[in-house]
Amino acid sequence: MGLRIDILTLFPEMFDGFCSTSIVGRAVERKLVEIHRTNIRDFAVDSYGTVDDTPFGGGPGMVLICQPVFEAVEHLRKEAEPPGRAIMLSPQGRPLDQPAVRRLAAEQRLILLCGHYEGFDERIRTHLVDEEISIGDFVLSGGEPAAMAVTDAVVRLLPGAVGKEASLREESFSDRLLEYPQYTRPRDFRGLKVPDVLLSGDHGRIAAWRAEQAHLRTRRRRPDLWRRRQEESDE
Ligand code: 4GS
Repeated sequence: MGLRIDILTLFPEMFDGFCSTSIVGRAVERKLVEIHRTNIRDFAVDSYGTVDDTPFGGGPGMVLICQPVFEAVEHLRKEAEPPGRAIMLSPQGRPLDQPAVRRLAAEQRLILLCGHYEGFDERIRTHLVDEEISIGDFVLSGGEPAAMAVTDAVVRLLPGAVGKEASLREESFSDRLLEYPQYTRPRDFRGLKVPDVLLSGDHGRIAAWRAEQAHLRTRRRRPDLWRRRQEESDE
């Protein structure tokens, strides 16, 4: 068996369509990945199903309490091997990029921890979680879309999850370049023409044009990626 992903969330139903559709759905069917969802509330100990509380020191909002989160992770680790990497989704995490995705895809088990509305008791971060990941500098209402982003990016790297074309595109991203522009039929849409070079049949010129476009686009839109690429080639 390949990868196992456990998702801890207060809203497991958010993942229904995600786990059964498209590349992820097919990877699940092909048994390349097992995705298990666990409701954190199932580990609450009172009859109200309490999973959060007001912050010590005051202030707005609620904080996810340690007990159900620790017990959920401990339960999952008892239920199946290996212990896996426990990963919290939060804007305070290390920004996700393709090298990080490749590293996660090499694991046997990932435990993704999603908060909703509220923050986490800091002791979850310091004494339960192995790693904290952010999908970008913006605020979601819950970690669930971030867990889906991580899962999607990881699953498509599993051998057999996507076709050859998509795999090659992933490889081109390892050059830290954005994609070149693509066109398909018709050659003329409302007077908007496809660049002549792509219709020339000259594969050398086409490859050179695409490389140039990818470079221009990366320099203009993502100077940060471009700089890192330059630094790498200097080494
Ligand atoms: C992200 C993010 C996020 C933060 C969850 C506020 C609910 C929310 N998680 N990358 N509490 N950006 N999480 O916004 O991962």
